[in-house]
Amino acid sequence: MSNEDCLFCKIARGEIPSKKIYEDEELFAFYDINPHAPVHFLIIPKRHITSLAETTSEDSALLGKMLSLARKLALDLGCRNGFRVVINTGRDGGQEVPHLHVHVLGGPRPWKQA
Ligand code: DGP
Repeated sequence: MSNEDCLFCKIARGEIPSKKIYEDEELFAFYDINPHAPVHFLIIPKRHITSLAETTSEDSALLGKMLSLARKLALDLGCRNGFRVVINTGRDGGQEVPHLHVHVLGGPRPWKQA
């Protein structure tokens, strides 16, 4: 279920433009508007889930798919020497956009401070 007012739901629906990297029936990946590394993209579920804290055991397959896609896209985008995967969760986790997203960061260091 998509959320009318959610920024990332709007991006997944194509209502707000983004630099899309990948899309399937469940997931959407696009470049972060404020990159902290030479390669910095986000993977989101199309279904609105507020954060990792709101997932249940029924979301295990979806979460696994998000991580597998993080690996595949990072390698496709040239992150051969490694990459970082981050899921900011909730206020104390530094999450600014309340729609579950995986950050994938890579490319030659040094990176900008997050
Ligand atoms: P977080 O702090 O984990 O909630 O990170 C949210 C990220 O989303 C942040 O790195 C910037 C990115 N972001 C926010 N608004 C937009 C947008 O409209 N388009 C894109 N491409 N990225 C956005």
